[in-house]
Amino acid sequence: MSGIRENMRWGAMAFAAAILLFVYGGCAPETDETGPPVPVDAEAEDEEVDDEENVENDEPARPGNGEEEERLETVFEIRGDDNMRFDLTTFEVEAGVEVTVILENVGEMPKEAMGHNFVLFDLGTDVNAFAADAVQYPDNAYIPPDREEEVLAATGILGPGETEELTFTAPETPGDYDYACTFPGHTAAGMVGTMTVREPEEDDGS
Ligand SMILES: [Cu+2]
Repeated sequence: MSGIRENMRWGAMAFAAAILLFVYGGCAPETDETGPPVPVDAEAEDEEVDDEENVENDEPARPGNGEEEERLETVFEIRGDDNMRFDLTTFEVEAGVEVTVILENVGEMPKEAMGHNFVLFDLGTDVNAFAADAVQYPDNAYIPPDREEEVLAATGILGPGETEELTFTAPETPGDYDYACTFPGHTAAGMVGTMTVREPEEDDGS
């Protein structure tokens, strides 16, 4: 009997070994299959790192763009709101270049109560005195006709939601040029700004 049991034991061991082989041989490939995702993830992380490296690589390229930024902007968006404020109160341009100011009234109040304009003054203009005079000239977009020589550029009076694009040539003389909204009360309320004109960049032959 023990011989038969011995055989059964061996048989059982062989069976167990077969199962082990099967499990090992069958599942191992699965383990390999689940294995690859790990390297894939690792690759994905590598790609992310690569992306970051690319971003970093892009950044060194930006100083090149920065050199181009030596040339000043020429287009400026300025918004006027119901609080009698310009959202841009300083900007800088190069002497003699063509400049575009896009004025937008982003308020909601009626034009008669809260209209806005953009008036750029020559150097030496008493802006507050100008605005005080301007009150009398609603039909001339709040610009006194006898003081128009003090105005370098001006939009009309804009109502809510209105936009006007104004293009003019920046003065040749460097300096700080005031601008203001001459709608009654707005200059005094602080709806003013300064356009700085700077010497043109010398071409270094680059
Ligand atoms: Cu205004």
